[in-house]
Amino acid sequence: MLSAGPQRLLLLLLLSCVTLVLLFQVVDAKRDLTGACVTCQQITDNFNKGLERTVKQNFGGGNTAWEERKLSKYETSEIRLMEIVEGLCDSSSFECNRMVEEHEEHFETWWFKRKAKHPDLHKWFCIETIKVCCPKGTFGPHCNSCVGGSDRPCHGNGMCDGDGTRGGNGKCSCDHGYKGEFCLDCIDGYFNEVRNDTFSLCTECDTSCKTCTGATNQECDECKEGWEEDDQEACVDVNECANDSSPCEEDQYCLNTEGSYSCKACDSVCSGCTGAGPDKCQACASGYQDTEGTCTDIDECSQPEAVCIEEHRECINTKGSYTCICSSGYEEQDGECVQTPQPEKEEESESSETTTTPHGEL
Ligand SMILES: [Ca+2]
Repeated sequence: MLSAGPQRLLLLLLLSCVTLVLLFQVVDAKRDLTGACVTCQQITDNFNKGLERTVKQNFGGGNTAWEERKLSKYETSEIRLMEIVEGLCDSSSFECNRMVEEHEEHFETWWFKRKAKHPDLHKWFCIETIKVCCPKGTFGPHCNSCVGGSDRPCHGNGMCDGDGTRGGNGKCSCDHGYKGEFCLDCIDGYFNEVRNDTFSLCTECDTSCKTCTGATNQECDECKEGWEEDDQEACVDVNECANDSSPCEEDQYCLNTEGSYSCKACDSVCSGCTGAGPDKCQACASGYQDTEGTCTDIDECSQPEAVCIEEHRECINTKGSYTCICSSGYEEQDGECVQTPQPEKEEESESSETTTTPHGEL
């Protein structure tokens, strides 16, 4: 009894492995059904190309009267067939080569006996003989009609799953604009310009409509977000920027757009603004002043009240601020400007760097 636990666990593990393998096989088989038809289609396409390629060929020396009498014509010869069959697959395509090898005698049969009565090789070989494909508009092991009928699967507005193959489920995946099992309905933002039981044409609504019955902005059922009905019941843009309270941050201005709006950064010289540029400021940022409606830099250095008051310092104006640097011949040391030591013999170095002390605020 003690060993029952691990044994049961092992059994369970084995079972789940088997289930997994079976599941993969089902998926594989499904893919194979459509894959085999694709391979077969490639083979028959290449066969037709081979026919074209060899259409003007002959046995080499030209179809002399003797050759035509002694041998059958090149046109219908086994040699031509062999040349075509050799070019059916890339050497790397395993599936293709396997299919050709497996059914080589069918090509001979068709070439010598069926070609005249069944000129369409794809139909004769892939659909009727080895049965890996179905006629267009049909699908599955028994070549049933696609949803919407085999003439116009999905009513011409979509793709039938497995169309023309022995795989798939015949259901529709609709083209953009269409929806529903039969691809006759329109998605939101589209309306039926024409509609009956077998035909449907969906056309895009006006950009302002969420849903609509016609192409103009007066035929919206419902306006899209960012649009609202006006007096004439047409959907028009909402001006989000017209409200007293801006939907944007303090250092941004509001820009209205069709169906939406955006928030743009104010110019750096502004403290709040109504638009782009230094002339659209609500107030000027610190370090700037209003000069005839435009925020401009304040030159702190030329103001009557000196700002760099420490000894041996001079003022340098910057955009939005100023700095106090040590005067020439002095250098920064522990927050003070001290005289630069003179080198004994060498020339005075002009490149001694001036150090600065930034003053962010006044
Ligand atoms: Ca808007």
